Amino acid sequence: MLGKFFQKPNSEDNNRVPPGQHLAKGFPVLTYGATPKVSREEWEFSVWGLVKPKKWNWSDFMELPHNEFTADFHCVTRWSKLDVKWTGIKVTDFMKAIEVDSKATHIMEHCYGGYTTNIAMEDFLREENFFAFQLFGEPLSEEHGGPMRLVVPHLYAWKSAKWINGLEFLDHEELGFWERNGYHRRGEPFKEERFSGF
Ligand SMILES: Nc1nc2c(c(=O)[nH]1)N[C@H]1C(S)=C(S)[C@@H](COP(=O)(O)O)O[C@H]1N2
Ligand SMILES: [Mo]
Repeated sequence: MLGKFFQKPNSEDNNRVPPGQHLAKGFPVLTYGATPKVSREEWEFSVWGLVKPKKWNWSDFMELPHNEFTADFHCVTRWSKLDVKWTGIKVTDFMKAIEVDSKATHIMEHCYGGYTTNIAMEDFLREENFFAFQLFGEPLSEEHGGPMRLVVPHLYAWKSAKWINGLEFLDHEELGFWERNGYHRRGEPFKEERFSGF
C-alpha cells in the first residue's frame, strides 16, 4: 500500500501527521463533481445572513492585506501534505471589513458549483485561517480552487472550500454537503473526527 503514492513520515514530521494519515507525494486534487471555471474577472464574493450584506469583486477583495502562509493539509481520505505554501488574506483581516451580528455562532461556506461546508465561528475566526489565491508562488489553479479558496489548516480539508463565493452567517448550526452525507460536523484531524456517527 505504501510506496508509489505515499511516504512514511520521518521522525521529525511524525507528530505533525495526524493518526491514520499518510504523507502524499505531490499535491492530490480532491473534488466532488465538475470543476467550476471562474475567472478572476467574473469572481464575486458575498456575505449574507446575520451580517451587514456586502459584495466584492476581485479588485475590491485584493485591497485586503496580503500575507504568505505555510500550512499542513489533511484530507479525510487519509493523505496529508505538510508545509504547503500559499499567498492569501487572513480571515482576521477580512473580518475587519464586515459587520457581523453578535448573534452569529455558525457559518455556511458557499462555493461556485454548489458545494457547501459548515464551520463554527470560533473555528473560522482562528488566526491561522486564510483565503488563498496563490499556491507555491503561482496563481491558484482551477483544480485546487482558483481563483480563490478558503484554507482552514486545523480541520480536515473538506472545510477548506474551493471556488469560494460566499459566507452565510447563522445563529445555529446547519450541515454542509459532506456533513449531510456522513462526515463529522467539525472534523478535527488529531481527534480523527472523520464521520458523524449518525
Ligand atoms: N468547492 C469544493 N471545495 C472543496 C471540495 C469540493 O469538492 N468542492 N473538496 C474538499 C476536499 S474533500 C478536500 S480534501 C480539499 C482538496 O483540496 P485540493 O483539491 O486542492 O487538494 O478541498 C475541499 N474543498
Ligand atoms: Mo478531502
